[in-house]
Amino acid sequence: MKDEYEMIFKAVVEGNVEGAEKLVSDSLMGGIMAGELLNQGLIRAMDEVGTRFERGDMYIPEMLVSAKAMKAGLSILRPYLVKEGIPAIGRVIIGTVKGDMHDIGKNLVTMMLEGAGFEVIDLGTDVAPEKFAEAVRKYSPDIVGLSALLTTTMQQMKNTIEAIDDLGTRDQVKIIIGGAPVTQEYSEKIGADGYAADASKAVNWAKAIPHSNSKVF
Ligand code: B12
Repeated sequence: MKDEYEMIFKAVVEGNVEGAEKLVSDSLMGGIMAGELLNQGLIRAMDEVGTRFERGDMYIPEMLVSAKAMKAGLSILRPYLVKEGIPAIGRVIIGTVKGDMHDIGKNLVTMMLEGAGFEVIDLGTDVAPEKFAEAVRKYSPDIVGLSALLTTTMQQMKNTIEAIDDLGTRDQVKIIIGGAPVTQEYSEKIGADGYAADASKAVNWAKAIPHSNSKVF
């Protein structure tokens, strides 16, 4: 394994934002392919972050800084990935449901999915069911992720799924829900395809389903 990959891996796991950015930039200047830096450096590092989090060796604040470092590296890589034609492994639309402004968890899920190689379209917070449905029609994602942190806004997940059902293409998209008050049982009750308790489990779930809409970054 090249030293550069190890250094990028370490910078991301340790949450060294400037380091990750500079190392990725220097490695590109040194002629290393962007796709290799993505897979051997950034994605491998976020896999490690996910594993450490699941083991209880890493906590949310550290995970957020790692995700930030990964994002900084990815922003430098993105134009080169386009040039190399590296496909994203799938497309995800994500948002926090109507009436709900909480976005820290959703952003963490977004960053971890991006770190795992997904293209993520983030609709933001307070997203109405019709807006989710419109985005599904427009972008044909493999996955839709819904976040809710309030017991009062959980109902909007059901409304959103119904709005997506109404498009008539429900078999082409998988819907995963998450957020502190949400459970596996609730996900089954409202007709979602999955539930994940944290960002790392969300990535494992997303990786395990088939993706048809891979596209270049
Ligand atoms: C930070 C916070 C806020 C911030 C939000 C800032 C922001 N930009 O997000 C502010 C101050 C704005 C806020 C406002 C309010 N909040 Co608030 N807030 C919180 C707090 C303290 C932390 C939430 C958080 O960020 N956690 C950290 C993240 C990383 O965890 P997470 O969100 O759970 O996300 C993880 C998983 O759930 C999962 N996940 C999350 N989303 C998704 C999506 C998918 C697709 C998947 C697969 C997984 C997934 O993965 C994430 C990463 O591991 C919680 C308490 C708590 N412990 O949850 C209360 C809490 C959620 N808030 C609460 C309340 C009541 C409110 C207010 C109504 C308060 C008020 N009276 O104004 C308002 C509502 C505003 C609104 N309309 O949304 C209550 C909700 C009670 C309930 N049962 O409904 C809580 C539980 C506090 C409490 N104990 O009373 N809040």
